[in-house]
Amino acid sequence: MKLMHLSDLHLGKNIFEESMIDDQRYILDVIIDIVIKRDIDVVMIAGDVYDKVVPSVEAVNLFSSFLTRLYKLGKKTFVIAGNHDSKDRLSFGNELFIDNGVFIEGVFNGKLRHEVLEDDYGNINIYMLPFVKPVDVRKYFLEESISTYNDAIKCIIDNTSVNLDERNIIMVHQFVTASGVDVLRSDSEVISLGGIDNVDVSNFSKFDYVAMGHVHGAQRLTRDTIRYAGSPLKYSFSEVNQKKSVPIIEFNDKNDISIELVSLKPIRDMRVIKGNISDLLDKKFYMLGNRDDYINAIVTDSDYVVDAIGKLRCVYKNILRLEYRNARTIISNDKINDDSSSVKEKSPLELFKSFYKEQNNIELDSKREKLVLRIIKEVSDETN
Ligand SMILES: [Mn+2]
Repeated sequence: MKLMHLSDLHLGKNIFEESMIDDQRYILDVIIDIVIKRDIDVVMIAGDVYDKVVPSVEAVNLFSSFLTRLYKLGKKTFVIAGNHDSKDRLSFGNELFIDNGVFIEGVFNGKLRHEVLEDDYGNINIYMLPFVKPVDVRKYFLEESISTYNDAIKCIIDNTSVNLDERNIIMVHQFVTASGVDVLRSDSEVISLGGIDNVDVSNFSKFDYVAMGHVHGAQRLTRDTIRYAGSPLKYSFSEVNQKKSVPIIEFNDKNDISIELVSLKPIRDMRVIKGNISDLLDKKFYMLGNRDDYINAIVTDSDYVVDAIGKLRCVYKNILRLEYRNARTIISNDKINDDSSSVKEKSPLELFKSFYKEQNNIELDSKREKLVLRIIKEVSDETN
């Protein structure tokens, strides 16, 4: 059987207030082409179908047409909710769609759902674990102590029987990590402070393939068959050096599984250009790349350039960001970097205090500090 692993489509996403819907429509066309050419049987989408809990009309229509095209091609599609999706809205019609080969699991209802597929080699069980927080799991396992994300996932897996003689795949949308492995993160993900949301990869040892979503850079974890598909498009400038791809899994016998990464080429790339304004506006330079790309321009002129963004936009119509990097800004950027490196070590209250000071130019007084502490406590009680 041939399966395709997708995740983090983030349909309806805007970057710097620009809609990316045309780029998303294009990349879904590219994906459909791959499905046809490679004769894929099953498409798995491991969460973050949409960018927002209330997605735009364009985003909903785009996903609807994607599912319909896969159905018309006779493919089966499996979808779980990610942290960006509304689990209830994503579940719309899910029981009706089953007969058409579309399996959507938005809400965790106390039992890890699985669907059984069959080919010449026997059964393939596809387990579908939508994004959950500890609070979503605790209510079904009152006798267990669940305080962390890892406790929650461990509890779900421990309470699931998996037939190890058959082939087993799990779809998951959590921050899965392994000790000693650095997971590459991007700015377009929601990163929780202090990494409290991480889930250890060892929870998934029973599964032959772990189809993960959440992290936007494509990467394997401890083995080739435990991987983040990554988002199909670059969703922030921190991803400019990433290569977007889609894993195709050919699963024959239980021990005969191979992965191929097929690269995805967008209609417009996202990249950084750097130099003096006159160089950036020189035809010899800009003809080297696609002028329609999303651009972050770093201007190195030592003097301020009047209407630099307007000048650059005449050549690069999708310029999204402009920054100056010269002797003056390097000093001030260094200061900023010093600050950001310590963000992870600061408590939420400390972070709020520095934010407050930056906004208001005065320190937070003790009355307000108490109020903020109370809110932080309420919010963290609710989310854990
Ligand atoms: Mn995501």
